[in-house]
Amino acid sequence: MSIKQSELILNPDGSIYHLNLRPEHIATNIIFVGDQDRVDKITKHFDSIEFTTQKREFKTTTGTYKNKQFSVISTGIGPDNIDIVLNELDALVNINLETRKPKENLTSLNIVRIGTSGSLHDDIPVDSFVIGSHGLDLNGLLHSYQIDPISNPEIEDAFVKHTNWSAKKSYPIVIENSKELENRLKSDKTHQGITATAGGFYGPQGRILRLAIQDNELNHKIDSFSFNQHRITNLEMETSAIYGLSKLLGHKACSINAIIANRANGSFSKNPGKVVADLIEYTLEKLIE
Ligand code: R1P
Repeated sequence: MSIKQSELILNPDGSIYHLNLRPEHIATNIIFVGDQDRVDKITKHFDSIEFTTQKREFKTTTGTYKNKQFSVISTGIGPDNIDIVLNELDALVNINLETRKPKENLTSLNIVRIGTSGSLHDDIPVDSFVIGSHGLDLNGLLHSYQIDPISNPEIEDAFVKHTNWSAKKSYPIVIENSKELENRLKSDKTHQGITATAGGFYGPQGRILRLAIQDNELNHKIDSFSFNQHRITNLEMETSAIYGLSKLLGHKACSINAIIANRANGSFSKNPGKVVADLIEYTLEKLIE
């Protein structure tokens, strides 16, 4: 059965609907960033650029860094965008867009997110780098898929108990990263821990401006949680969706975030542009080693 036009949407030039890409445009080594302006901050280091395109917040540039081919893709903000990017990227490699049928031999992509994030601990200061050993999904996106094979009920149940998680909110899901990619990226410069992924920037991450939130103590409950020596190090908006969908689709994924805010002591980086630039250079070098 071929996939209907309404489900797998192609543009008139044969490119996939939101990403505006055809299969020949992408490498198997992928770097995700949130901000579309961060794409050029990575590709300015490349030896050569083969292709670039942009539609909405999804900008892609493919080229080589020290002879290794990468595609850098901006995902915009949030897990909802990750649903689009991961499904369309997977379709480019694992669905025959002419017959509209899944391929028999599947391709596994290496996906690294270079993001920004807020730390939850005093000992993970602004301007440091954090690798997400797991993604803690607090936003519900992954519940639309059959996640039983990739979830970790022991940690999830312990988290729900520790935080007295409201039954009215979506049940948290914990998904592991690719240890192979983590081993490439980690060093004495990186912290490792569970990266919590919220579905919003303010209330869902415990920020209070004018609106009362459902649980004033949530951030403290999150930062005081640990399970088998895993603690929750940081909060952002994409990692768990990337880990979950990558695992379900057979891709490898790992997230490395520049800490630009420290939620434990209220500080914000004096030069967030520099820590992101440093993280980009660090990650590119690690990925070609
Ligand atoms: C919020 O300001 C955005 O910044 C963080 C969050 O995850 C969210 O996307 O990451 P990026 O800088 O990678 O977008």
